[in-house]
This record gives sequence, structure tokens and C-alpha cells, in this order.
Amino acid sequence: MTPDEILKEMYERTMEGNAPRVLELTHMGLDAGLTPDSILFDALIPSLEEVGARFERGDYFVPEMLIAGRAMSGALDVLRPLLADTGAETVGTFLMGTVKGDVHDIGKNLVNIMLEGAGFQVIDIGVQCAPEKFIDAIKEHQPDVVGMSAFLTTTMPMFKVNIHEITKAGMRDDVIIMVGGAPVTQEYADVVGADGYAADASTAVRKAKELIAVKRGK
Ligand code: B1M
Repeated sequence: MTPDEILKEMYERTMEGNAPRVLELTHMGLDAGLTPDSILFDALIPSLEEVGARFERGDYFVPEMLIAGRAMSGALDVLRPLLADTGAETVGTFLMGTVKGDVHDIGKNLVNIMLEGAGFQVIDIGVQCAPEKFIDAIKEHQPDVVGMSAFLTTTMPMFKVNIHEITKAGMRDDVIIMVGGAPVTQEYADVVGADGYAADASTAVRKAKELIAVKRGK
């Protein structure tokens, strides 16, 4: 198969949720010289976007979204060490979680991989994270940045709740707070009082570095 054929089939099989074949194609793609970036941005991410569009149209239902997500996660496990292996020095600590009520984690995991690749120490507290979980983790790890992901319009308001609770706990000035996730915008980030927002994983890395440099007065 040519690299283009591999990408095309990976796009289709991810949409069908055929995890074993997606895994096989990921290895085949790497062997054929495809970069991890190309596998991500030319096959896996567009495929999940199409899954979302089909779900909105009523052509796909939750089980289809679930198996497509699993297929992508399997490929990400293979790509993770390749995307993260840059040998960069530690630039800061990033605490990351998906907010309460939200189980989506693929986007969060991808941001984590990119952060690790850029030299961040990432502490991932998982999904469905209540405010207390963020607060306990801040106390324990004293991160430079607290990142919160939300992927549903119904869970985005948890940003404001979390920030309020972090402020009440007297820790707001100690941490930079970044928010992100598919429905989040810069305007929304401003309204909830976050320090930063990014639309995708690579912008999140750049933004986190910028915010840390400003905070450290560099
Ligand atoms: Co759900 N889901 N889902 N889903 N799902 C979406 C998000 C949806 C947009 C689909 C649609 O309607 N088009 C829709 C939300 C609509 C809305 O609120 N506006 C939706 C819905 C409605 C639901 C349910 C409510 C469905 C139901 O039960 N009726 C339900 C909710 C469950 C819950 O959380 N309580 C649900 C469930 C699920 C599954 C469990 C089946 C599965 C999740 C599997 C998993 O994550 N482990 C799933 C999936 C797979 C999707 C879609 C299809 C794909 C999401 C994804 O992984 N994208 C999604 C449709 C879509 O997004 N187009 C959809 C790929 C990922 C790489 O992109 O997540 O955008 P993304 O992450 C990006 C950026 O957002 C950014 O960088 C990432 C990498 O570039 N980013 C940050 C993320 N976090 C960041 C943090 C930062 C900065 C940037 O700083 C801290």
C-alpha cells in the first residue's frame, strides 16, 4: 500500500471503529515513512470530526462514537512515544483534567502528549474531575499551570465553578489556569476568568510556555 492509501484506509477504519486494523495501519504507516503528525492530522483527527458530524446528523449514535474513539486511542498509544520523544528539558509542571460530568479524554490526552514532547512534566488527573480533585492535586503537585478540558456545552460551566473554588481555597495567584476543548472559545475563557485558552494541542503548548514566561518575568 502507498502512504496515501494507508491514510485513506485509516480514516475509513477509524470511522468504523475497527481498532485492530487501525493499529495495524498505524504501524504500516510508520514503516512506510509517514510522520506521526501526518497520521494524526491527515487521518485520525479528520475521521473523528466526521464521526461527530454523522452523530449530529443522526447517522451515528453513541456506540459508534465510542468505538471510533477507542480506535483512535489505540493509535495514539503507538504515536505517544514518537510525539513525546524530543529530549526537551523540563519547562514546567502542567496539571491536566477533564471537568466533572465529562468523560471525553482523547483531546486532553493529545494535549498531554504534546506538552510532554515540549518538556513539560504532565500530571493527568483523568476525567470527571470535581473541583476538590483539582484542588487536592494543586496542593500535592504545586503545578505551574492547571489545564481544564471540557467537550460539552453542558460541562463548560464547570470551568467557572473550578476557578471559583480554587480562588476560595486561596490558590488562584499560585497557578496559571488554561482551558480548552471542542466547544470552548477565547471569549468563553475570558468570561470564566481563565488566563489562557488554546484551540488545539500545539497552540496549547505555545500558550503555556508564553504564560509561564510572563509569570516568571522573562
Ligand atoms: Co461525544 N460529543 N458525547 N463522545 N464526542 C462530541 C464532543 C460532540 C461534539 C459530538 C457532536 O454532536 N458533533 C457532542 C458535544 C456537543 C456539545 O456539547 N456541543 C458530544 C456529545 C453530545 C456526547 C454525549 C452527550 C452523547 C450522548 O450520550 N447522547 C456523551 C457525553 C458523555 C459525557 O461526557 N458525559 C458523549 C460521549 C462520547 C463517547 C464516550 C462515546 C466518546 C468519547 C471517547 C473518549 O473521549 N474517550 C465521544 C466522542 C469520541 C466524541 C467525538 C466524536 C470525538 C471527540 C474527540 O476525541 N475528538 C466528538 C465530536 C467532535 O469533537 N467532532 C464528540 C478528537 C480530539 C483530538 O479533538 O476533543 O476537540 P478534541 O481535542 C482538541 C481540542 O479540543 C484541544 O486540543 C485537542 C487536540 O488538538 N483541547 C485543548 C482539548 N483540551 C484542551 C485543553 C487545553 C487546550 C486545548 O488547555 C487546558
